[in-house]
Amino acid sequence: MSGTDRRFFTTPIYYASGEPHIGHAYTTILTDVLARFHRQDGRDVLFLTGTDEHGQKIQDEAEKRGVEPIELCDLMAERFEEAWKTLGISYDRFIRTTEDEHKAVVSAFLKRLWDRDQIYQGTYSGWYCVSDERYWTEKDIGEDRRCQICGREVTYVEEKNYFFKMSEWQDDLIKQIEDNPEWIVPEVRRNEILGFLRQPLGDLSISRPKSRLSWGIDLPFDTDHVAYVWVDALINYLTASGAIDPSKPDGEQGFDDVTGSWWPADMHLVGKDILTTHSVYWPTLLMGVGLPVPRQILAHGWWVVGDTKMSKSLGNVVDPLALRETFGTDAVRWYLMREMPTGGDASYTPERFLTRYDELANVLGNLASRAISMIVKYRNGVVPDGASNGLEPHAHEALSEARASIARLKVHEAFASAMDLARAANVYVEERQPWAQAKDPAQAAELDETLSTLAQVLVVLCALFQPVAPEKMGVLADRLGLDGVPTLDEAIAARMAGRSVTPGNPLFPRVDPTWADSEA
Ligand code: ME8
Repeated sequence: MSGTDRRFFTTPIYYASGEPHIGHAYTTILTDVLARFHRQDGRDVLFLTGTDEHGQKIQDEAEKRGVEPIELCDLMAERFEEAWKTLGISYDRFIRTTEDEHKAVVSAFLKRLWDRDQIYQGTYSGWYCVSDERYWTEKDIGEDRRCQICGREVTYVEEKNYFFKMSEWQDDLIKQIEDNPEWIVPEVRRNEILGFLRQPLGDLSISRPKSRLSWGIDLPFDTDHVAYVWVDALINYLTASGAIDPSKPDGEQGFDDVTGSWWPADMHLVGKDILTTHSVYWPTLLMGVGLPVPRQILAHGWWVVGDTKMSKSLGNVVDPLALRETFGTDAVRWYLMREMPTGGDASYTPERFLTRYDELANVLGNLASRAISMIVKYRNGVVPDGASNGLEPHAHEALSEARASIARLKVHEAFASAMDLARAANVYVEERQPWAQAKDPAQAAELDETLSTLAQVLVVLCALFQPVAPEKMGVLADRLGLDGVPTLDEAIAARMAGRSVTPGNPLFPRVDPTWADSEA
């Protein structure tokens, strides 16, 4: 990542052909957690998400529904935006590839490639998967002629296409990956891409004839063709960065100097299904126009049910919004972040969901409610001025572990450290027995110490858990008499003595333990 105090994070832009599901929610929440963590650590962040609205898939779905493609896109963009609002996603920009600004940047980008002699005309003949908008070779699809990603049957196409000279950039791309071991994470994915690059890299078809597909952005040099949807979609990151101003004349549009914009992105977060497009097509296209490549690409794993990837077409998706109705937004976020080791696969089961939820309720929620109610009961709701803070070293440790884990992109570990701090605080309560201290007037100073220590640790927990549980940590900050959730540095330096705390309902109420059985 960049050494600056700014971070530009992106999610994939999701196809506007279907409803948001838990897989989309995972990537978006993961990005949100990173964005929030960095904001909590005092950095400026640009967090980009959006919808991918052109291409065959959208055109076909609109036709199936008997609506215009743009009507379908308007509807789905709204669905995604609504879903992200209910899931507490703090995006700064929601991009739609049908926006005029984006269309103009795509056009400028392709023109630049054309001017730099990076494009030629040829004929494509081969296999195509409409659902994933990908061409496949004979070798890829095997005997049963199925898409490598979705398993659907592929169709044979033969058409005039424009090609980007991707093969010219193979050596530069390999060098980029080899010189920057952390450029593609996790390592297993990096090795996969390096393995893929051991074969000669072909050129990339970047257009579709309008006779087959009209729903796309016109090529600036041939209006009988539209841009291939993946090229159109990838350029969204550049559009949103503000680096390119297509209204300016050639040579002044920003391709030669990105200073002052958010480009290059600090991190593209994607699922492993779309790593090739992000780590091969995209960087070589950028090299082709002479722009810097993104600083890092994180390819996470899949949410699976049993042994099968969760996907709309397989009809086995879990609706994150339905889980949210029972458990609340923060519980869904917590489960997704804590259960999947960043980069690996994870299997959704209602039992695991409940186990993770119980952790939130019984460790963090329980600590907050017992600490606050004891301050109310024993000290009239005002945090006493206690001498020492027995948990301070532990809080510092949790903070530095969380920072280190986030830097290593081990988000699940960052929150495991935060939860360990809450666990340690519960142990501290058991050891100190404030209820016994309260009965003995001779132990008033010890009780002050216990209660003030707990208040101090709650502030740190509030700041640490905010990225994953923003709604409930906002409530906790209120109850602690704070003016909003503090940053990590503010939390560790906070002075709680003299603040009035307010009790309230459990942050994470208990749920019916038979819930998991009824879901199975
Ligand atoms: O590919 N587990 O959009 P898409 C985890 N429009 N993540 C999952 C998942 C699962 N079971 N299913 C989906 C596209 N995802 C293109 C992207 S970007 C320039 C264009 C997540 O709607 C994961 O992030 O098919 C995956 O990469 C993405 O959704 C695919 O979303």
